Amino acid sequence: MITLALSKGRIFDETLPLLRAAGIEVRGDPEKSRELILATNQSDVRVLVVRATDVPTYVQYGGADLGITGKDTLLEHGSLGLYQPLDLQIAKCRISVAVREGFDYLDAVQQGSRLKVATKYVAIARDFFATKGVHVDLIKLYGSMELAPLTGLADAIVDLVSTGNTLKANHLVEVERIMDISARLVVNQAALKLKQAPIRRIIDAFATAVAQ
Ligand code: PRT
Ligand code: MG
Repeated sequence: MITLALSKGRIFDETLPLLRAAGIEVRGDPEKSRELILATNQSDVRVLVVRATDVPTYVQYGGADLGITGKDTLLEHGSLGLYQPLDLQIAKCRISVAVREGFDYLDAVQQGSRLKVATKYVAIARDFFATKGVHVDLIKLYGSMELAPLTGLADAIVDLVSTGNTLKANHLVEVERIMDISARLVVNQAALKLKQAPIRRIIDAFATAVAQ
């Protein structure tokens, strides 16, 4: 049995065409059903529906053989025990610094002010500001980061941006791009050795589909 961990939403939706290219059709729709283990047209392949942030954990400990996860999630989690053979070029976005309209970020950085930064991505933010030599107080949040600068909780946020509409709707502006993000295939290293042929087949089919 080969087990693939996916999260609902954009990762699931954008992975379906890759699975199809590998000859795998998922039975059931995680948005409609409460089932967390989905069968496929191949009796030896199944899909686990887990929280996006839990995908690396499932794969690391072998609860799943493979998983698909954003580079953002992977950087926060760390890649211990995970083989990362492919950038799948799906669920693309960027991780950026944003502030309230009218907040002079460049001036604050140049003055060497201590910045309060709210984010779900504490590891990425810590690394980024340390490299720039900017002193920050990091405030960990689990969602709705946009509220932090509006309420005075923070001067800035570090968050994912794709169209920029969410920032705009909340009167925030993107002031610095930290890095581009896309989803990665991650594989449990022990599973790769034990189930080499079927896992290789999936990796190769995904690689071919991504290259097209
Ligand atoms: O939402 P939930 O709390 O269940 O979990 P999650 O946010 O961890 O999962 P999900 O499915 O929202 O995101 C999974 C992965 O998709 C992320 O880890 C990213 O790698 C990738 N991805 C790509 C994105 C986006 N694009 C994106 N736009 N994840 C989140 N967003 C958010 C963004 O933060 C903003 O708040 O969507 C909102 C809309 O963005 P704009 O700029 O288009 O308005
Ligand atoms: Mg989300």
